[in-house]
Amino acid sequence: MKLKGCIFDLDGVIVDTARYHSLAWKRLADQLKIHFSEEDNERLKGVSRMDSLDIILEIGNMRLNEELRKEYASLKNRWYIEYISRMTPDEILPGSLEFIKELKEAGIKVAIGSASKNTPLILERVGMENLFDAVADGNRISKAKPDPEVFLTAAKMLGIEPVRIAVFEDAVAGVRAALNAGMICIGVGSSGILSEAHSVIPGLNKINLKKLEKIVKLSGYE
Ligand code: B16
Ligand code: MG
Repeated sequence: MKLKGCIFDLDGVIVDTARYHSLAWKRLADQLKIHFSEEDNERLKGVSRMDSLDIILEIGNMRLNEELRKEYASLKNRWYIEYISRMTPDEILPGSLEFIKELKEAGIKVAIGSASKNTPLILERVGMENLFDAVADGNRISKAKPDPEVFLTAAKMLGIEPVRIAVFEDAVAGVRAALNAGMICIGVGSSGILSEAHSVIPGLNKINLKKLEKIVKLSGYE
């Protein structure tokens, strides 16, 4: 199989915005007097904004009407935007730029596949707004990961068949979304947590095109 495209999740793969999400959710949980642990925070990775809020409310055994849920979700987002507005290109995770440039030079198309509605602001803050051939984000989709919608949307925007695409993901829900889309998936993070992926790497500084082609070959996508 000839690899034609790569789709990158944003939070946790290209940039470490997970800590800003975590700070903002913790601030909200404190305001609601809900105890919110590090372990609870893991459950929010890759999950949409409203679903994240529901997980926190469930932890606190709290039920809120639709109007209040929306209000709290937008309060969290205002705090989150305060944090990410101060981001700089220094916050791009190691190896990301080099790897993406290597792919582009080899004629492989690159896209973002993120659940985040704040994707355009983050890309702009870190100076990556013109780097990708396509950006599929939370503003374009209605079904959250593990639904494959975000990755299939990116594939369509690139004009490439799903089986010719490799996805890089740091969240379990995202790995499942990539597999549900019929794509090769490389987990970025811990192999214990992302064991469903075809292969797992600790970060994009540990991959290059040659290694990726080997993974594609071994994954049987031929
Ligand atoms: P927003 P990804 C996801 O981004 C985050 O991992 C997740 O924690 C967040 O709740 C979600 O985006 C929605 O983000 O509130 O900015 O729309 O990992 O899919 O790039
Ligand atoms: Mg992520």
